Amino acid sequence: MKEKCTKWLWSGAVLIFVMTGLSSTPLWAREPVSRENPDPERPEYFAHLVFEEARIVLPVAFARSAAGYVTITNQGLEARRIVAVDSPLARQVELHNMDIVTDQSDNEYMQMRPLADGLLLPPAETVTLEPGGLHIMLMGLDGESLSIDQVVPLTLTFADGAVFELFFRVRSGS
Ligand SMILES: [Cu+2]
Repeated sequence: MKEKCTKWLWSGAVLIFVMTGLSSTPLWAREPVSRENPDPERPEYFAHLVFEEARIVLPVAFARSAAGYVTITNQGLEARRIVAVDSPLARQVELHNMDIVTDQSDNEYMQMRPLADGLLLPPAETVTLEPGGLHIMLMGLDGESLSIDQVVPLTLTFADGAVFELFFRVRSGS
């Protein structure tokens, strides 16, 4: 009986070894994302929400504002709503959308507008913040300008009071 038990334990150990070998880094061995360990390529998870490609586009030198983008998938059964965003680097952060506006001369142009009711995340849907559409607007940036690969923490506040700190990587282009 003792021998059988030992054998069973060994096969269990081999199974675990094989399973961990399938992915190069087992999930539980990964460092959490932080300022010291930024990894925006990998999704972050919070309360059934998956955040991917959190990035801020490097503004032109001395610009006082910048735009942040992220893809958010709500894997939960209930809608969530982001009502506020804050960052220690910006005096003010707003959720914006782009609208096509027509002026009196019938010229069409893009205009950004704050989202009055925050950002709705319907259940089982992916909401993409991207250039030309929904974005996070960082305004009144501190004197020190952003630099490529810098990691910027943004605090997301949800309608139910939940708070989540999401790390954005500063990138060039879009
Ligand atoms: Cu904007």
